[in-house]
Amino acid sequence: MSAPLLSPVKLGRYTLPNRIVMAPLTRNRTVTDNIPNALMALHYEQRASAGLIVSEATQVSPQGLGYPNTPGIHSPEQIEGWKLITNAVHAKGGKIFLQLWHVGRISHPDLQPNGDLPVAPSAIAPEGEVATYTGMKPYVTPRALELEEIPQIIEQYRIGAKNALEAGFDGVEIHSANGYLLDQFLQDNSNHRTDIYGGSVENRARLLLEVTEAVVSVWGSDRVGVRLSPSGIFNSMYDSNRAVTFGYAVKELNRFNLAYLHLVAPRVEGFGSPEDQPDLGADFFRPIFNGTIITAGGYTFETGNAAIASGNADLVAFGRLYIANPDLVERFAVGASLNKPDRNTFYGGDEKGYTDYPTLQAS
Ligand code: 8OZ
Repeated sequence: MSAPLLSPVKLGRYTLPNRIVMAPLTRNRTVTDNIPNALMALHYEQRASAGLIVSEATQVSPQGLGYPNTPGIHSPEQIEGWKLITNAVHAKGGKIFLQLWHVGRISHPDLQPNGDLPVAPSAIAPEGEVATYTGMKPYVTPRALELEEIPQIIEQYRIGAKNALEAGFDGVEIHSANGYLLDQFLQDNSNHRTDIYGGSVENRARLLLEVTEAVVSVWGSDRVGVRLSPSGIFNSMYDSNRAVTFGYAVKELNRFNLAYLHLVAPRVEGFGSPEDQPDLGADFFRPIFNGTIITAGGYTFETGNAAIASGNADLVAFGRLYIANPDLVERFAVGASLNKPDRNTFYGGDEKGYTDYPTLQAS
């Protein structure tokens, strides 16, 4: 059987040795001031045989933080910390993009500078609870951003992108998925604005497109990707017409000639899908997007190969499998059995469940 996942692929300015992507994975392993550390460098280095690594979501500003101990890309110390990781991955021949993140309303005053309210397109609280440094608390109603503040948001992404360049990354991915700030602007359940950033789909997609333009101004288009979750309901997301909203956003992204579009597939465990609308997977976006597509979400070696063979995607990102299998590429190549990920050590903690999963060679 031929295995397209193991064949080379062009992605922006790079040629990658395989089509296996390490998905962005929040692991909450920073210790001090959201600074990436040596333990994280070891974790990424162990996984450097992936065709591409996308880093865990990384806040572009203190305001962009929404979880304890996630890394940032806004301080000089964080840039230095990330160099440990980019150097380690490059020494093993790997490629790594940084994922640029602002959580918007998925935060809490306990996590915000000066105990401020989190910011969002509109003053609409998500359902559920947020992990703070002192336990779980209900989400609060965020503060709607003033029109005059939007340029500062775009600037946060631009500076984050510039810092990522300085930190030695190979590119950046704009996180516009999973109910965070850019997704909150895109979808009409979280965006009730009446200015040029709300209402029509053109207006709701404006921030994503302006952020993309700013990030491309730093990196050039062929080292920038965008991640979307057009079928996700995580973080209380809903849109009254997802096909139109995301179809428009993706069509407009064509103008940048990006390195890739990264799609979270429908019905991924924990992310759901709205019951009232059709699933929007890579098959839906293939005819709309004029570039490379990465699909993510619960794939196996078999279904990943099938996704590429079908022509709907070019690369496949693996999350949970990468948590437990640092040598996922080598295991796939020889048809080896896979280690099982342990949920109890996904978020926070130390090397346990993070850098101690054995390779095939070691076990
Ligand atoms: C799980 C837990 C915390 C954050 C995402 C950044 O969904 C995340 C995330 C996932 O994109």
